Amino acid sequence: MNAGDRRDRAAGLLLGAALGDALGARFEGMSAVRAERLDEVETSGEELRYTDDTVLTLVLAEHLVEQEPGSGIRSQDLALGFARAWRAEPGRGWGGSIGNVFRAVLAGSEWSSAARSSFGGQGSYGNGAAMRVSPVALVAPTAPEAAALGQRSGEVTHAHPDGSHAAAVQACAVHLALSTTPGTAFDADRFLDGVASCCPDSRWISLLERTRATPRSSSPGEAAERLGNDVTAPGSVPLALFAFLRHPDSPREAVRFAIAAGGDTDTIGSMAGALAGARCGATALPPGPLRRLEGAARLRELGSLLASG
Ligand code: F2R
Ligand code: MG
Ligand code: MG
Repeated sequence: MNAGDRRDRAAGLLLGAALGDALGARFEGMSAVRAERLDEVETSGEELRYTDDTVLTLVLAEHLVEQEPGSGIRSQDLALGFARAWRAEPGRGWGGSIGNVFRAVLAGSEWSSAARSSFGGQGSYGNGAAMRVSPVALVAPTAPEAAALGQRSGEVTHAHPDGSHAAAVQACAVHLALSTTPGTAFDADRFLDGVASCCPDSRWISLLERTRATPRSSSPGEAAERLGNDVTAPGSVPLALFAFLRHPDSPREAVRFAIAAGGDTDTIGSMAGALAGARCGATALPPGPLRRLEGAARLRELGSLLASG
């Protein structure tokens, strides 16, 4: 892949994630979303504002830009970066309990004890670690290294294994999507084998097998019925993967599929958008909505910086 293509794919990854978030944000919590409603949002002249998913993706991307190549993550700094963004932008639709983790970090707690403090000490298995993880795929040399870095970035706030493992799975999947060649046949089984080989535990292997076994012709509603569409990590990452497997060559259709399924539409749309944007690049994103996307210039710039780092 030449440098221009790599920059386009990196921009596609970040912009696809933000676009999925901003388009899905209008429908978060609804049971299903009709195509006409999605058409309205795509074509209205309004700015497409992103939510917590993209706020935290930006924090992680900025953190990675500041790092020496190959030096990983500074967990306490990253936790503070997330917490300061939460404090600065309270109206971005945050998860129900994540504020307790951020409050503890801002009060001086070490990240690991802050993350363990929620849900009676078990930590969160919300999808917040997976929804923000996509930039790690741009700095990790291999898919297993992306999974390991994703896991570390996830543990900073999500101490429950289901929460942090989800970040490993999504990071690995985005890395693999980046290494596919757009315009050539997409081998879904090979892709899922690759994700499974990075998988941190048997629970996620079985979630991937359930994703593989879901008929590719399923409607958004049928896919949500089998795979879930809620704010938990196990109840949302599989549907985002499925939306990408269903429409690997169209970021627009992958995101629309994810949103049409209802539930946690911004987050599942964002994770599907990251995957399809990574494979297809920014040039394949729908131009109208992209022009109206909040923060698009900075996301594109961060993609370039991370792609060339
Ligand atoms: N939460 C939302 N949107 C609904 C609220 C919107 C808001 N009212 C508004 O309109 O402004 N969106 C965002 O939250 C999800 C990411 O969540 P995150 O960051 O993981 O947060 P949290 O609070 O840790 O987990 C989310 C929920 O998951 C359940 N949960 C997690 N761990 C649990 C555990 N150990 N035991 C039981 N339940 C657990 C809880 O219901 C948490 O509230 C994204 O959708 C993002 O867009
Ligand atoms: Mg959100
Ligand atoms: Mg959400």
